[in-house]
This record gives sequence, structure tokens and C-alpha cells, in this order.
Amino acid sequence: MVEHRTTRIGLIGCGFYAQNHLHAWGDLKSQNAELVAVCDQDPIKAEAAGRRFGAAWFTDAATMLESMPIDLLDITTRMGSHRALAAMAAEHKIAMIVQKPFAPNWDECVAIVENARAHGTWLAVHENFRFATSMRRVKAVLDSGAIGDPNWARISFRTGFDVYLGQPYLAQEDRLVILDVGIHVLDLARWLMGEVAHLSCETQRRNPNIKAEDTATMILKHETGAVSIVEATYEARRIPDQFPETLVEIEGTKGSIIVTRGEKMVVTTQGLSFEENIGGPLLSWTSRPWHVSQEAVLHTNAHMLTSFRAGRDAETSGVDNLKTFALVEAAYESAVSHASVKPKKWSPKA
Ligand code: NAD
Ligand code: 89V
Repeated sequence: MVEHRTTRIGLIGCGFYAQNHLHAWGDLKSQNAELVAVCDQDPIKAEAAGRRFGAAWFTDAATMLESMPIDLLDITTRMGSHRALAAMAAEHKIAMIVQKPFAPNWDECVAIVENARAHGTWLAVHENFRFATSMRRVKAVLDSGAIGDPNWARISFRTGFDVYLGQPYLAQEDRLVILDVGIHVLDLARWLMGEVAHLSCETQRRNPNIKAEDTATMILKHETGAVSIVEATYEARRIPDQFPETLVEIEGTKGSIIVTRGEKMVVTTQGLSFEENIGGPLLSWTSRPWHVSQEAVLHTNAHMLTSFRAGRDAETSGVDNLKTFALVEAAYESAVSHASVKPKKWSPKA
């Protein structure tokens, strides 16, 4: 095993979901990632995280970045603070990982990417659905050619789980299900089926007690000619509920890959089929029903650490995530116009 010089990790935003990041960095200590500092505006959360995970704690991000030797910063706050915190990291020439959603809108995402490039700082987005054990297995089967060329898919995240319990702010967002979880499913669609030429979207607000859309149904036409249906809802009424699993159906020229509830995969190839359980293990700090998401955090952070150390872009680099965010914006635009929309494209300024 290659020994690596220690990578000193800083984390800003010790809230609900960051606990999974903190545990994951703890597990990656075995790969010489050392959590040296945590920060939260809330002093109680900052101290609790610092004490629990053995790091210095701060309530001011600038003070932490100025006083602590940090190689890789994990920004796990909510999207409204991402641009300012990313700018602070870039000013200090500190590599950074930004939680999803990258930012509240396209222009802010582009500003973060262009500012990081101007400062020569490494930038990635913590987009973790593609790093779940189950999704990596789907991608491996797809890439093996077992089902031939993929030409149709349905990728769905349908739950009635009370997401507002751990994330109460979701009920007040101006844009909800596409920006919060549709963003993950759209990233999977790009990653599994290829870039998108155009898409259409219909949204619904089926829960009268929240502000924004809680259901989105999208049809994507990929540049390969493939078509995929991408779905996201927080208003499903099913038992068993699939949270937090993503169900996948991919059909190709030689077969199909079907992932059903309980992370069971059935592959049909050349007229034969086999079944496989593709879920990852429960870890010492993961528990149902969040286990799939939590385990994905560990694999995502490991990927970020490896990519950063190798000086190469993460799969979900800032530039890559612009392609996913462009689909989010196209979906919202289509939901208003009811027309098909081509996603925005970004290219580096000359
Ligand atoms: P949260 O509100 O529970 O935690 C955010 C924390 O950041 C708060 O404690 C707040 O005090 C702190 N904070 C905000 N601005 C700060 C600043 N400038 N300096 C220091 N601290 C600051 O939010 P959450 O539910 O944990 O969500 C955080 C992010 O994680 C969101 O973007 C959410 O979409 C994302 N998330 C991702 C996944 C996933 O990766 N699958 C799952 C759930 C949530
Ligand atoms: O993964 C997420 O971003 C979470 C949830 C699973 C609720 O969508 O916000």
C-alpha cells in the first residue's frame, strides 16, 4: 500500500449532514487524511464536532483558514454560503470540496468555478449518488458491454420519507425537489447515459404544506440518441418506501440492468439473466434509512482525497458539475415553458 504524506482536512458547516462527512474523514485517517480543524457559526456545533472528532474548532471561517494548515477544505454548509466560502478558500489557495447544490443558481456556480480557476485552486463538488456502492456496480456492468449500447433508461428517486425532519429548511425553499435531489438523479443520468441534448420537465406541488415543487418528472434526450426518464419526488406513498435508494432501469442493444428496492440488480445479457445484491455494507457509524447515502459519503471523500493527491480533477469537479447544474436549470425552465430545453454550456474564458 502506498503511504501518502498526511493530507490536512478542514471542514466548514458542522450541521445535520456534515456528521457523515466527519465520520468519513475519521475512517480515512487510515489513508493519512487528518481532520485538523472544523468550523461552524454556531459555537455549540463547532465545539461538539471538534471534541467528538479530535480537531481544533472555530466559529469564524476566515480565522480558521488563516490560522490552521489546511490542504483540503470540505465545505458542508448549505448552498447560500458556498460562493463566499469558496472564494475565501481560493484566496488562501486551499483546495476545496463544495457540497451540493453547488450554489443556488447557474451564475453563482459559474462564478465559483471561474474564481477557483483564476486562483489556480482545485475544486470539486460533493455529488455522492454516483459513488454509492450500488451505482458503481451498475456502471461497471454497463461499461463491461454486457447490455450493449444503452438506449433507454428510467432513473427514479421516489420517497415519502419525512426529509423535512432532518432538513426543515427544505419546506421553505423556493426551488425544492429538482435542486435538492433531482440534481443527484440528473447527475446519475449523465454519468450512466451520457450528456444531454435537450430535456423536458413537468413539476407538481402535491404537499400543500411546503413552498416549492415536491415532484418532478423529466424526459431527457441524450446526445447518443438514448432517452431517459428521470423522476424525483418527496411525496410517494409506497410500502416499503425506497428511501434513500435510487431505482434504475437501463435497456441496451443486448440486454438490460434493473435495480429494484433493496438494492437488488437483475442483469439480462445475451438472453440470460443473473441477480446480484449490490448494496454496500452498514458501517460502524451508518444506520438505516440513511445508510446508502452515508456510505456514499465515505466513497466520495475517498475519491476526492485520491484525486486531489494525484493532482487530477475529481469525477465531479466544479467544471463537471456545471453540466449537471445546467440540467437542473433546464428542468426548471421547461417546467415553466412546457417546452423542451437545451442545457446551458460553459466554456473557459479565452
Ligand atoms: P444544516 O443547516 O444542518 O448545517 C449547515 C451548518 O453550516 C449549520 O450548522 C450552520 O451554522 C453552518 N454554517 C452556515 N454558514 C456558515 C459559515 N459561513 N461559516 C460557518 N458555518 C456556517 O444543513 P444540512 O442539512 O447539513 O445541509 C448541508 C448541505 O448538505 C446542504 O447543501 C444539503 O443539500 C447537503 N446535503 C447533501 C446530501 C448528500 O450529499 N446526499 C444529503 C443531505 C444534505
Ligand atoms: O441526498 C440529499 O441531498 C438529501 C435527500 C436524500 C433528502 O435528497 O437532501
